[in-house]
Amino acid sequence: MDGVLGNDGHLSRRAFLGASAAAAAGLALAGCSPQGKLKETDKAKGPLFTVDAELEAEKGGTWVTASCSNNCGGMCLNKAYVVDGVVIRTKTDDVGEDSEGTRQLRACPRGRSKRQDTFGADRLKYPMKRKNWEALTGGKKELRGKDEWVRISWDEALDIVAKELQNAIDKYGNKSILLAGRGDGSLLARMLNFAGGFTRSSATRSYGTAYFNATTMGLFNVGLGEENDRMDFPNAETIVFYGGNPAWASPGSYTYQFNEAKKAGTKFVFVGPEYNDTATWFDAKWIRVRPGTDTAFLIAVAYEMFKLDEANPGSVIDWDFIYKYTVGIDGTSVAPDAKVDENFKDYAYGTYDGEPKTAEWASKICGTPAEDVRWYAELMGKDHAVTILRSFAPLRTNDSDNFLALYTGVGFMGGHAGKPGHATGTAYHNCIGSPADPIFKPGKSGLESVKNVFEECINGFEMWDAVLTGKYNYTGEIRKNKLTAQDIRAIDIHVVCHINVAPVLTELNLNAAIEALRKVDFVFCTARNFTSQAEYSDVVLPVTTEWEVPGTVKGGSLPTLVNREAIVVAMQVCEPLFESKTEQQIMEGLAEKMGLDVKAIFPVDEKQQHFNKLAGTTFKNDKGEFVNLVSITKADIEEWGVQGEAQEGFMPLPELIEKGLFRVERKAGDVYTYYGYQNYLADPVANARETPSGKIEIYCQTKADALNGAGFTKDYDWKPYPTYKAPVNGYEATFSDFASGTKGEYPYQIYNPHYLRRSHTQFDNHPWLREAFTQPFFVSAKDATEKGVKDGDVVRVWNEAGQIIRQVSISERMMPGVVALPWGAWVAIDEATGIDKAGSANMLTPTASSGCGVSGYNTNIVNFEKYDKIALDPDAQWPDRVIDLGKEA
Ligand SMILES: Nc1nc2c(c(=O)[nH]1)N[C@H]1C(S)=C(S)[C@@H](COP(=O)(O)OP(=O)(O)OC[C@H]3O[C@@H](n4cnc5c(=O)[nH]c(N)nc54)[C@H](O)[C@@H]3O)O[C@H]1N2
Ligand SMILES: Nc1nc2c(c(=O)[nH]1)N[C@H]1C(S)=C(S)[C@@H](COP(=O)(O)OP(=O)(O)OC[C@H]3O[C@@H](n4cnc5c(=O)[nH]c(N)nc54)[C@H](O)[C@@H]3O)O[C@H]1N2
Ligand code: SF4
Ligand SMILES: [Mo]
Repeated sequence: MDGVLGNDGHLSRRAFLGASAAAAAGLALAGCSPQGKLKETDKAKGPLFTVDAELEAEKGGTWVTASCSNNCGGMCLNKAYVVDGVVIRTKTDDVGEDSEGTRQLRACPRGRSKRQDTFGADRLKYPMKRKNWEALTGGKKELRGKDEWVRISWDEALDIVAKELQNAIDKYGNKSILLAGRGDGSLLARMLNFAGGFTRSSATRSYGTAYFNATTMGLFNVGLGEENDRMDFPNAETIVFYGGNPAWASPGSYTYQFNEAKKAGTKFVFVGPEYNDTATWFDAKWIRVRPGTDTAFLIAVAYEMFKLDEANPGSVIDWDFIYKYTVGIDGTSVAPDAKVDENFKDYAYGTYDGEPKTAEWASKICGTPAEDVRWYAELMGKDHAVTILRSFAPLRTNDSDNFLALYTGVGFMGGHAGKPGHATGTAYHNCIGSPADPIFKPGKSGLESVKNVFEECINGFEMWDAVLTGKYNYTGEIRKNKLTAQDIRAIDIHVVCHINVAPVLTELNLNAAIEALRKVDFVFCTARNFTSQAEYSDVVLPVTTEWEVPGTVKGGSLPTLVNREAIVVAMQVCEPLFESKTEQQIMEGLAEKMGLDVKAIFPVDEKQQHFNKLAGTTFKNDKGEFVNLVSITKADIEEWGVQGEAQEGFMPLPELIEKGLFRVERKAGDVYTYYGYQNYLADPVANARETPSGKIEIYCQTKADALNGAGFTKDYDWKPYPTYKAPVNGYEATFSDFASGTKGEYPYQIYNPHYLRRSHTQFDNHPWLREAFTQPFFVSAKDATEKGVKDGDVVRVWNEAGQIIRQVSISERMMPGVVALPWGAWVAIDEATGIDKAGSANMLTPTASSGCGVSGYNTNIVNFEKYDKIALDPDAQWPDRVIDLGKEA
């Protein structure tokens, strides 16, 4: 038996690897995809459990819908076959027919290896503390990340955490407690709000510069939700994937819907720095654009569209559409609050700076051949049915604050919105079109949200610097699309908590993170396995996985925003293993230790919360009315052991639990049909946008004033109309002298794909996935030849922030000058050199931000060289991160 769990025909490691290779094969081109590296290793892994029942799997087991709840954006149906409390096999969606109208929600390789979250050999068993930790001072703080561990009781663990929190509150005030990353939605945050508050950090990550700029210019929430419903995709002559790689990053069944368009004859275009697996699968035309240079590309596209239209007026640009729905593309429509008598078209023509923004001008920056810029300008013309869909990768770049105005502006110039085949929107992992128009509305848990005590909020990009320097720039909470003027505030952090997020790895500047964590008095986290945040903590509290809690409801649209057309109901799969406790149990224990009123903080238990969500879920039926999803009887309530009322609904609760999912059946023209911006386009006065002009503001004074006031930008004046700003650490920064073409210290641009092996940092510990998907450093064939490196060679990659080593994967599909490192690997520092052997992406991301203060992960610069001073075994041969607790365990 060589897998952790599998044998005799169940999903074993061998079968799993075969399946992942086959699944990926349709998308792979030799020499680029990591799956090309699949091979068997000899590593013998001892099983954690010997499951006799596994040999007689058909006996006595039950299928239970098992949550696959990670921040991957997928919402696949996973079922676990449970025998004697142990999961011995899993399967995916086999409920109903798989058709265009009723798409199955099939799991990806991560979902299929999910057993290892709960039953993996590296599962944390007991609360533990760092050996050289000392109360109130932290003891040898420099040993955080390399100390040994000691098993402790829950009583001792909760006692330590409660005392440390109380000590910080008494001595330095509540603001000295930092919930790093996006921890402010957690139950710890809830508890701390009852204890006087804490300092938050703003999670300025996924949506990049759309966080602020989308609603400011009049787009829907972070720029999501304005595309046409998926049933319309086959009506497009051309679908443009602008950035984005759904085949890797929009998991589960998402890519399927584009297949329907492909079958119907739709052509595809991909715009970005690498001809990725999605582009390959859809045989897309590749418009190559260097990371972070989209603004230059799109300005030139607009310029060429103006020129084409000038030659043959009205042939390319839909001027009626532009004037009716937007302001500021040219001088004809002016925003009421405009302070500058300038406009975008004149800027593009060079009226203000003498530089016409032609295809040739852009080409020098973005690397796109000039003829491709012109080709794209023609494609955008109003007579083509074009559906333009972007991800947020181009927005997770420094100084991309004008990207949305240009992307939307170019799409709208062609009138591409609100009609069959025409859209300018998003192809994002967690929506399948139109989250603006929900079909499901999940019920409330009964645990009403608690307002944060303090407004204090540190922007994620400078969170670790704030801990180190004691100051930060408070600009409101960007997540809520506000951006207030620069306000440098003092902050004195003494305790760092990591809850439900992985900020050590997630936020910029990992070396700063480690330094900050070695500075403060106390660090703790909850964890299922020995994550990087556990590694750098003083106390680690073992928490249950999603399989050991009463259940989860996933689906619906905003704010849950996962899949518009279905809802998945997962139930408890097994009892909590070892000494793990649920998050609520842990926080209740802490609250008690801190002398708080536990019942006031947590008035509803977890099972009741699960029930409440289900009972309250409504959905739009085929008549367009919102009705209860489930009917509930008195007997159901008794069986669940919860409080509630019987109710009438669409389907019996036991049936939903048994199936694990409900999805609406789709047909062209049904009540769920939606076109981006449909209400606004139908009546722009009644449905005015939330901007001073009531329209979508390509000229946006509010935006310019806020960007100039926030203080994140040096030496640049943001105009109200979109201009090109060379981004911090962007392409221009790879030169010591751009004008003469002299390359500088860091001549390569690097970006971070969201990767098949992981959902962010989650799953990086799973042995099957480590074997199926290596963690390579992608380099173009041209650059590899110049550097004299071969496929599989180890290279050192470095910049001012840090250094990593990794095996090279040579690709014919990367733009020369651009390299890529998949993000989310768990840091593994070689203490002698400071080199990270795991290839953790934020080792190479110095503290920097966009104009609105969000992290620009995809604009950074590096150098690399062949390296053989440290041996680097393939990841699949690295030992599991099992903590040796000596005889105490
Ligand atoms: N397997 C897996 N899936 C995931 C996740 C995961 O970690 N793993 N994470 C989920 C989450 S929270 C998110 S936010 C999404 C992210 O989803 P995406 O934003 O779509 O993912 P990325 O891999 O960052 O980028 C996709 C593509 O954008 C292109 N690109 C990169 N930089 C630029 C640029 O500056 N300009 C242009 N034009 N193109 C660029 C690259 O070619 C890359 O292949 O993925 C989600 N899905
Ligand atoms: N360099 C670089 N950095 C990036 C990105 C990039 O492209 N490049 N992408 C950014 C993006 S788009 C995003 S969304 C962020 C994601 O950043 P994070 O949200 O910090 O990443 P995750 O790995 O999803 O972290 C979730 C952690 O919480 C744990 N967890 C999840 N659910 C629960 C629960 O119910 N209870 C408990 N106790 N723990 C739980 C998981 O095990 C995991 O350790 O990262 C950002 N960081
Ligand atoms: S795509 Fe996400 S939800 Fe679906 S199986 Fe994979 S990890 Fe799970
Ligand atoms: Mo994200």
